[in-house]
Amino acid sequence: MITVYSDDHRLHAAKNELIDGTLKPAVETPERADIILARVRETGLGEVLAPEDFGIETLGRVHDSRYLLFLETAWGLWRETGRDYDALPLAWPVRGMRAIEPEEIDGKLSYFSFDAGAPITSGTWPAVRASANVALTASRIVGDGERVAFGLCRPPGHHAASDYCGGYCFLNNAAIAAQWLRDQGAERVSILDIDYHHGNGTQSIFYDRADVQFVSLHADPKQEYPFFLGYSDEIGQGAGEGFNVNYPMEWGTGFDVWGQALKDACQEVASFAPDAVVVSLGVDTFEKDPISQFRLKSPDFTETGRIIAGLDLPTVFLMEGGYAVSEVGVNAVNVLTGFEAAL
Ligand code: SP5
Ligand code: ZN
Repeated sequence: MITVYSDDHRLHAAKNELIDGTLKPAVETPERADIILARVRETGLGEVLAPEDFGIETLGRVHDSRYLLFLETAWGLWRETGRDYDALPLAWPVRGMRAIEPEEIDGKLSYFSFDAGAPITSGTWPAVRASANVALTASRIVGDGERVAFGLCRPPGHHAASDYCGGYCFLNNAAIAAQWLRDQGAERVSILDIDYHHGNGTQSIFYDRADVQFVSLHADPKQEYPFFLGYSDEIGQGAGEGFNVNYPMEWGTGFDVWGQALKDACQEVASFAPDAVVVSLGVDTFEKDPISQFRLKSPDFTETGRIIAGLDLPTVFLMEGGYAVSEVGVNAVNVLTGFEAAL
């Protein structure tokens, strides 16, 4: 299987994040991608290619133009105010407040985010563009006839919506990939999101559409971040009704329950009969993940790949979360080798 990877992910390296009420060293680090790439090489998974540049219009198929302009200019505006450390928002418009884009950068940071989990640094814009190009290049490879490709995306994408960032995510790589496949002539595309957290951004982007199905396995929002989306009664709306499927699971869930949910999710994908599947591949379901509460073990990821291969569909794997750094390479690549072994 071909892996698409760019060193430009290193341009985004946040210092800190708010966790458990304190500022702690960032969990979503460049080291994560380095370790996954090292494991790709160590296992001889296949060739590693650099991404092609797809241009900003491709991003505009999914993201709002004001939001893209914000991402491009935010660091410069923040610097102009004399600050040289990571930019973070501090307030959000909730019930009864006005959603008007403010003029000042601190207000814009708030307007274009849903949490303080996506710090903007000097290299965030080139890094997130490279990450989207990685996703698009992997999609192009599959569109050109390969059965499968792996986009080693970093930063991740599934919490980012059309016009807001959050949860370490800025551009929604999976949504951009799925939309690109549609624009290239795929009639239906499924996004299978197996990251521990609900892919709120991806769900919201396709919620009223019948051409892109969103199926997600994740920790129950009544217990876990992102808290405000991911319930099982979210089934899509309008033309999209029936094309959004959520499998929320309790803290402590192991592979007995999770693996069955994956098989059920694959049934949903199979009945949608898509031309291609984009997998939002998070391995933060791992038992030793530092911010998560599921109990998957490393061999369970191999089985996960095998189950997904059973769909017998063109498949684009895109990296999302996974923060147990010493095992993130083994777990992510286990999914890919499990998939390949089943072909
Ligand atoms: C792509 C992705 O996986 N993003 C995840 C963003 C999670 N941000 C909030 C994490 C809250 C963690 N609370 C953990 C408490 C550990 N003691
Ligand atoms: Zn996650």
